[in-house]
Amino acid sequence: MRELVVGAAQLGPIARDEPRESAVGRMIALLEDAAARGCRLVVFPELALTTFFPRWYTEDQAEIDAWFETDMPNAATRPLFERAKSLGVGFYLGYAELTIEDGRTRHYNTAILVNAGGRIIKRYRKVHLPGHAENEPWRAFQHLEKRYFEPGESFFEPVNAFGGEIALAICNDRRWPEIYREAALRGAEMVLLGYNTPVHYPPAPEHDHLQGFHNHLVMQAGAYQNGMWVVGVAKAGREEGCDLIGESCIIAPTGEIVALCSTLGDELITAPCDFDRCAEIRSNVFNFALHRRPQLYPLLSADDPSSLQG
Ligand code: CDT
Repeated sequence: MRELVVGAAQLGPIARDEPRESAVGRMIALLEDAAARGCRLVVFPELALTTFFPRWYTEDQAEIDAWFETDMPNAATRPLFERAKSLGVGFYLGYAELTIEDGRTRHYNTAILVNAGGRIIKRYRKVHLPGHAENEPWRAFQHLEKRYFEPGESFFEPVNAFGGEIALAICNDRRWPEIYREAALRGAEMVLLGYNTPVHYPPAPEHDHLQGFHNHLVMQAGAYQNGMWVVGVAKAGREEGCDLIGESCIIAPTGEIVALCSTLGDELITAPCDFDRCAEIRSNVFNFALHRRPQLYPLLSADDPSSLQG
């Protein structure tokens, strides 16, 4: 048995004018609760330091950049790193990352994994950026991730940490089956995911009542079909007039939800996660080496599937 007690630390809404220090204080409270409940790893949401700013359009780059972090840790987040280290607890944290690469300014929707010693051991930049790049005033609110971020380019490779192989993903990534399979083929035993998901989806409002169903459907399928743990953590509740779903959860490799949030506010759920349970699925129905037929799935990784169709 290789057991890790994991905490999913859901956050309620963060107001537009709520300082990062306040969000960090809320996360420290959840972290302390998690440590008292035996957790060694705590998962926070996507963009956990601020309100979900892609809901507003602006052409003022300075206004946008103010939502980003240029250093991690920084003055606002250092107390979280220090408290986690003193408690011997690691964490996943989502934030907007502004960095300079080869002299170019880059903006990413990023998640980091911090070990129990307070060191960043993995940085993941969101690969699937949903929404749109231009102002669309007909929407009740904007979803401008395609304007404010550029996509990451990583392969969902896991890092060996906390006794298992752990991969990171962010929000919209969870809807894509490829990410779980790619991570699993690379050996991942657990995928950590933070999300901000509005109840209302302006292009297809007839699906609004299905948001919670789709949230669990994709993560449970990803867990089961790849025999791994999935931890999905929301920023939830009514944030600046926009309702965000909650239902943060911890999902076993069988696809079963083993812990589930019941509020739309700050809430911690925990579960003991045995990495060895991945074998229940991966040595059986989804034994990749025995049953998978990748030679018959070439279109899955083709840039232009129509060019390969025979
Ligand atoms: N943050 C994020 O990726 N949210 C999307 C909302 C739906 S697409 C506009 C999601 O997939 O949950």
